[in-house]
Amino acid sequence: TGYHVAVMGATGAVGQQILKTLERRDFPIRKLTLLSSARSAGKQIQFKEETLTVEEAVPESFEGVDIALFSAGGSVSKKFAPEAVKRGAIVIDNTSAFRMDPEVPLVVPEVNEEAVKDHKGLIANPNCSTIQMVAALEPIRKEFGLNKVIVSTYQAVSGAGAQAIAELNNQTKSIIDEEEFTPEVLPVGGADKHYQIAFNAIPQIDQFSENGYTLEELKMINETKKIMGLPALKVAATCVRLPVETGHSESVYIEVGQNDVTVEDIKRVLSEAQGVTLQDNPDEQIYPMPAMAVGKDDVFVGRIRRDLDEKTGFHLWIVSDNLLKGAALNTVQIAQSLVKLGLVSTPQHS
Ligand code: 11C
Repeated sequence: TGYHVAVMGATGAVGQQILKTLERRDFPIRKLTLLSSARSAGKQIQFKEETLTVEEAVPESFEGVDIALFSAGGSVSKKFAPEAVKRGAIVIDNTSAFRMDPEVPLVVPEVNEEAVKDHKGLIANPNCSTIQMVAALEPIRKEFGLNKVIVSTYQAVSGAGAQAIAELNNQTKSIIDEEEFTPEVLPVGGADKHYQIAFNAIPQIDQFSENGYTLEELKMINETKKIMGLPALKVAATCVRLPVETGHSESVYIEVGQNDVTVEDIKRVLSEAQGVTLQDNPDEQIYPMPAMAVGKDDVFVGRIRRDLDEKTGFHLWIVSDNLLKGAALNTVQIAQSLVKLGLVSTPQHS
């Protein structure tokens, strides 16, 4: 018994994690349709005891689908998500295509689960670096208010997909072996220039916009305000790519809405928050790191300090697996919220 679920982009870095997460969370699936571009069609993927063949997506692929999970890039979502919605599916889209559309809920279940109720067929999954930040900041906002956020990110290459992971691995090997190489993927596909990522840090994620911010930085700024429902929140972001395979890290400065908040107060709310693990003990060198967050569901927070000048200011270090909470897990959690809130048609028997 369960739903007809389609996964668009099933062979990609996020698609693979979506399938693992559906399996791990035992999401009620009656039928699973795996879709991709023509390039990846025909590949075989194991799901539970079944071997499924990935099909090339066409509009008719979505006939009878209850829930469609999209992670195949913005242009694919723009083309096929409306086709899926037209055929009665609820689409949970992992790309930036529809996130800022006022008609489309942008959801992190620990923060704004109820927003799924307003969907008109489409629900957007936020950007990975935004998700982990708002998951950690919402419990603080709830208790103490939140006026300002300044974030600098240290992002893993898997955020840019499987090709970027291969580029990091190949370049690292080339440099160690003293061989020539030509960067082709990072900082972003389609850019005029590509730079070395191995043994480097690149302060560009996605394209630049006219105001000097990158699109990744603008996503963090705009999506944070939308998800948290705080249009007046002051947010600034600097996004940097590091030679880390998986696990985004963030140095976050916040100003809360009350004067008398202590580090212990912040630690208390975070230790009680859903989906957040506090890892903060300088005496024992306990703090979050991407290598330890990989494969874990939670958002890890540590290095919590009061600002030395600003009474309401605090510094935090936030780390999470960008393919899980940052993408696949949050997508599956949204699907679970739909089921929990009775927003999908009744599950059918196979
Ligand atoms: C990265 N955050 O790390 C990006 C990946 O808007 O869904 C996710 C892009 C997006 O490169």
